[in-house]
Amino acid sequence: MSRIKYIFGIVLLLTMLVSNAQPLRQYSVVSLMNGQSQFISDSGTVMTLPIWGYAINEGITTLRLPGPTFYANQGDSVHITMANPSMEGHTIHLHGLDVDEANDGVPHHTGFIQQNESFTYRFKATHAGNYLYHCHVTTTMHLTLGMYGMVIVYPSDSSNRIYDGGPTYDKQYEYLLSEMDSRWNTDYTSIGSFLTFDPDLFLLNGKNRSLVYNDPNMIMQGSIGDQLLMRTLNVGYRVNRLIFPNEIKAQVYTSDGRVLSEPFVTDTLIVYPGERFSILAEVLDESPSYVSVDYLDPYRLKFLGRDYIPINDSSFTYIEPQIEDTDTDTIGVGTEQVNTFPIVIYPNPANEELHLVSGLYDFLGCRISDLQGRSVYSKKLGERQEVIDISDLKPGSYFLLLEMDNGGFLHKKFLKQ
Ligand SMILES: [Cu+2]
Repeated sequence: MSRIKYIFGIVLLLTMLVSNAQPLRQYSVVSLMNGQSQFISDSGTVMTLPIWGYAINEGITTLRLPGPTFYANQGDSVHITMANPSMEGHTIHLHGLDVDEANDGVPHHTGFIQQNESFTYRFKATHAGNYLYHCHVTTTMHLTLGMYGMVIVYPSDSSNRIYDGGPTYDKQYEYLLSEMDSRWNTDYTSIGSFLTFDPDLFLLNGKNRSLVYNDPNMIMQGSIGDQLLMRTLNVGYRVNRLIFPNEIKAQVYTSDGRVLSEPFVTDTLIVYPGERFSILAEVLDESPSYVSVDYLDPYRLKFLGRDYIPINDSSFTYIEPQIEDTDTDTIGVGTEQVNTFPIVIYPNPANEELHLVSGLYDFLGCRISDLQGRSVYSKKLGERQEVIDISDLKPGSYFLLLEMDNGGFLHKKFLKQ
């Protein structure tokens, strides 16, 4: 009798253990090399380009850019089965997630998923946040042709918090930033090394320009006081610069799937390749506005192109940036850079005058441009303390470019009231 009780107890214990097991998220995808996607050219015409990528495996598959987003709650086990009916080997590399080597999708460690093979990648979602995945076979080629997507991990209870115990949001938006070199997608024989990648399409969730603005999921919408979560992920090979408008207060809470010890408010944010941020945007003013998304080259951060995330504006149309190459040939913008140079610029917002104080180098000159890059003011300087008369400027946001006598440049955004 006691033996039966003992066995019963073991069975009960096992049942409890199984029922308490962490939930399992299962996804099934195929890797494909025969997709097509539409883009807007510089001249405004629609062009269709071949793409490679991933699609949910459901019999009839339509390949879209980017690949499907994989969602999980913190603590979930995630299984992603990839079948490969295509001609070449592919993998899924889970960028930023804590996976073991067997599930890392790096071909020379864990092998290729060859034609007609399949493999199940397994990992545990240990931290709420934003992650990437991409093919890691001949990466420059396979990734830029379209083989990438997002992994979004919600808090344990799947609540509308940025992370367990973190601040809540009213709505969330996902913005995956990438680029495409249309010549590469059109003619695979033109594909060269990483250094020859010369993108001409600058993408938000695989789209650009009017294709972004026509997608209601891409337009941020909120009333005064609403907290809009922007998940911003850079899966491209270029550096992104987000310029937030004065209609929102942008506060950065997580970086690369980890909670920042000190969230910070900023008017601009640089996002390097592979980086991901969670930004809480509080709506301060319901007027139509937009976040500018710049694409900069990774070597000297020169301006390559721009697209926009409209805010409370369902009829947004593309604004041609007037920025010349040299205009943003400088390291970053915003408050971070001011901290590394001991330079103080005040007041901001300003009415009549901007005061510039440098602790280390003389100012050589300054130039003020509007957010479209049009130069509106310039002046030669020569001291460590300068005053600029801005009384003639119209109210709005401007960039101040400062040239220093150590050869450095500094960009700072300010508001004229
Ligand atoms: Cu691939």
